Amino acid sequence: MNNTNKQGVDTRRRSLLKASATGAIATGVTGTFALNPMIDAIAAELPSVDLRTGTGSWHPTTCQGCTSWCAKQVYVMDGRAIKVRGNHHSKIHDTASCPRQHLNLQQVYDPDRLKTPMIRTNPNKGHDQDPQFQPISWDKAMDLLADKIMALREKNETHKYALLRGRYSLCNDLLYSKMTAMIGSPNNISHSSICAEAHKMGPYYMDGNWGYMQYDVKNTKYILSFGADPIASNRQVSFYSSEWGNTLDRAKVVVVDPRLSASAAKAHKWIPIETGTDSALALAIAHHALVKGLWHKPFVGDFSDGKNRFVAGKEVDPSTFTDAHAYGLVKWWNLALKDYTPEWAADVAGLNANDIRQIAEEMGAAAPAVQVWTARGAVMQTRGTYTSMACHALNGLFGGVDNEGGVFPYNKTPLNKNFPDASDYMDAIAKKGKKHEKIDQRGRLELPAMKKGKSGKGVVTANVASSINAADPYEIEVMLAYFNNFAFSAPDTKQWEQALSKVGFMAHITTNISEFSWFADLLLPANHHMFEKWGVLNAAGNGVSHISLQKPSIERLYDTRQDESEVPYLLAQKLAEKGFDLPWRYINEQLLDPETGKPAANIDEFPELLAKYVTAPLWGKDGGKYGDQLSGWDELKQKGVWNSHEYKPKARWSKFKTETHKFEFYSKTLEKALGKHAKKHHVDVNEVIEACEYTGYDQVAFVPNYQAPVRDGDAKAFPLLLVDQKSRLNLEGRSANSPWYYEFKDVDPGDLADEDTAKINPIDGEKLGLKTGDKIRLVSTVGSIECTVALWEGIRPGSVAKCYGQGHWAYGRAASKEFGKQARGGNNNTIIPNRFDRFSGASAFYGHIRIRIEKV
Ligand SMILES: Nc1nc2c(c(=O)[nH]1)N[C@H]1C(S)=C(S)[C@@H](COP(=O)(O)OP(=O)(O)OC[C@H]3O[C@@H](n4cnc5c(=O)[nH]c(N)nc54)[C@H](O)[C@@H]3O)O[C@H]1N2
Ligand SMILES: Nc1nc2c(c(=O)[nH]1)N[C@H]1C(S)=C(S)[C@@H](COP(=O)(O)OP(=O)(O)OC[C@H]3O[C@@H](n4cnc5c(=O)[nH]c(N)nc54)[C@H](O)[C@@H]3O)O[C@H]1N2
Ligand code: SF4
Ligand SMILES: [Mo]
Repeated sequence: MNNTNKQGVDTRRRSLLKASATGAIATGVTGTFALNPMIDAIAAELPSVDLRTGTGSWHPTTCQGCTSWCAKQVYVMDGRAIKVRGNHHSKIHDTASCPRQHLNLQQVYDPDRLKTPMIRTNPNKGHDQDPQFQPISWDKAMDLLADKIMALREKNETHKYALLRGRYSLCNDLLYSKMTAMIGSPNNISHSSICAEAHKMGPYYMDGNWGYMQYDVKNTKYILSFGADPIASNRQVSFYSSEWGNTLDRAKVVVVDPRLSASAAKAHKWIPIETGTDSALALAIAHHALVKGLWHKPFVGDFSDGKNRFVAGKEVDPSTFTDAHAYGLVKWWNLALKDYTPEWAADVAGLNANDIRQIAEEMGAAAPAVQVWTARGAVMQTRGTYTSMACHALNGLFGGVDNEGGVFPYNKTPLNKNFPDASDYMDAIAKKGKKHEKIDQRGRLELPAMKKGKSGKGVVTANVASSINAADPYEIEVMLAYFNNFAFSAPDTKQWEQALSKVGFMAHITTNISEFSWFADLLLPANHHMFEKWGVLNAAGNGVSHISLQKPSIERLYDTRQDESEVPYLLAQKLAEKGFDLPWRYINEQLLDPETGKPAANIDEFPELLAKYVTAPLWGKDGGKYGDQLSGWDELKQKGVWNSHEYKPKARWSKFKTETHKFEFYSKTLEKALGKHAKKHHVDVNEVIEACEYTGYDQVAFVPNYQAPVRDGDAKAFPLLLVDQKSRLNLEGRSANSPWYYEFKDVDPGDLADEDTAKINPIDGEKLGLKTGDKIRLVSTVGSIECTVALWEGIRPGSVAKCYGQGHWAYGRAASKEFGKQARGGNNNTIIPNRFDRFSGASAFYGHIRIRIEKV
């Protein structure tokens, strides 16, 4: 794509328009350049560099188009971003990049961006209520927000304030936690549980890693992917897609996915599983590997006499087995695994038993250089905790955990992610307010949300809407939200529209008016994260972690502000003016420049100060202990990236942060966590399991076991299953107003350009009398959407695959047919019923969605 010329022309035109707007010229320009003083005035407006040869400069920053958080460089000429590429200082991805990076240019220069703060003038809220936003100044906007917060303080009801966070950088602690605490609310709510929280359940409860993983693709011999599509989605797409060709040469790649993903299309084998049944496959692979004696003995352990006693359906005497770095293999076998034969799984998951046996045998032969990827698709489901455990168990069984060619956790990166303690800046009102139950009901009997083993430590984002609708535990009167669009991105959009209509006063910090903004009282225009904001991000892949900066590189286009730094700064100032000065004092007494020990002199200095504060341990004298030794902040600013040392394989073996310090096939860690949750509610563990809609009781609850997916709706009325997917061009929910998104939509296998496509198997097409291009309606138990059908062999019969991302009705002129009125395409979340994997608090986006197709 040649942006330079295209954008160069635009730049020239913009300058001319600017000149004409000032009244310097009224008519067109002709040849007499040097002689005409007016023309000279225009020339002064022209860029000072030659746009054709390109004499601008590259500036480091970070893309947050997806959770890869690639380090970037932006080419800037005359204050305008022209081109984006990977930052060669990153040891993860070097200059490599995914194609989505370019869409960021269309985002920052989106003509539909929110350009000034706005206030709602229509007091009625609803999908069909035009908010009638009117421009106001930042001063007035912040004054109004501060008034609403002060009113809560006067009533001693500060818990009715909530801060909602979507995408964020590691500079978020002030706005997200500290301000919320000082205001006096327990309600800082992150989007994590609509993102990928269930993924973390297997790794945490089996090897103590609450986090994502990196995959040592350069040394692997076998990749088994449950839904992950790393050349299109997942994390570190830039790195993995640049390496994938070599990976396919050196390793066997098997992709398990109900649809033929981009990665499945390139893989050696595609397993088109029925959605919701991945754990059956994973468990049967484990079963067969044990029967055949193929587990990795140096990691797992072995029978003391070396004789394999695993026979299908038969219990084994645990005393005959000696553990190595893993714990509880025999318990797992006796409690559950012994019955999960390949034939059983083939039946449950709609597969071929020979395929299952073959995978197990090949993995055994490739062990320990094997890696199992687990994507949202497999685990963001009702009962997804157990799928996450079943899939991750294979990493342990074949010795891939922390091993060359296997999977690693992220490397250590010392950062000041948590800002200084703010408890001295919380007065009696704040302390009392913060003690209330959180609005998402986390920690209740039926919502354990057990992040890192602690009941109620995780978030239940999607439950915020239900709680507000039920006014249980209370109502939300003042809401501040940023970089999120839950009225579009969370399941069952209708319940969000209803809930947001009930919030007394809501302010949204956003680059664009979105579906969430539609319900706002106040719109606060945000800087674009990649070109106009200071931030800090982390990523891992290729054996290293990097920390990279977001740094403003272009002239700020409109009257916008940075969400995580300038907005709380302005708010604290306003609250101080109104007599509540604790947040303002906190900012000036605690958030100090690590070099000078001084606070920011003004708002302009503040955003950089925060980034400097967060990264201080990296560029300080001890940074070299963990990775690159930098000479100081200026070097980090100039490079934009710090890299950790390489991961040392086996670093955690027998030092796992689990109860036994081993890799737990029988999770003592989960046993303890569930036990504590049960005790808190004065019930036994089986009552917790019952309340949380799982089906494995007693000790079975602590081992990977098969639990059939809950399905929503009657199979006769809704005979098909929805398979949601990300588009290769999705920048999460934010690509929708970029024309390139539609133009190149057919990069998604099976999709049609300029359409929102539901893909069905030709067998189903024939049954339903549908052909490619027909307009259809997808109907579920909670809603319906309209889109276009495409017949495609890449989806298993009985399922419908459709990209998430379209169906915006309020995101700009390209995103909707008519802004505020009519959507372009259909939003999958309108037909996804609100359900949870309750142990993690994660929302279910897969496995439970029964639908039918109607012709339009
Ligand atoms: N059906 C379905 N639903 C999904 C997913 C899926 O695959 N399928 N994916 C899920 C996942 S993994 C996630 S993480 C969530 C994400 O969901 P959210 O956290 O809600 O994020 P987005 O939908 O990307 O919306 C971000 C919003 O922030 C605003 N914005 C855009 N750019 C900027 C910026 O630079 N700065 C600021 N301050 N604001 C900006 C815009 O209003 C935009 O709508 O969605 C989830 N929802
Ligand atoms: N292109 C692109 N990449 C992204 C993002 C983006 O918006 N666009 N967002 C980023 C974010 S926020 C996140 S959290 C990560 C998430 O990355 P992943 O965790 O990899 O998740 P998704 O891509 O959402 O996973 C959906 C996949 O699961 C498949 N699937 C659906 N149902 C099932 C099932 O029952 N079993 C199996 N095995 N597969 C199933 C779908 O076909 C699809 O391929 O991606 C990041 N990368
Ligand atoms: S969209 Fe994701 S993979 Fe692509 S450049 Fe941005 S962060 Fe990296
Ligand atoms: Mo996500």
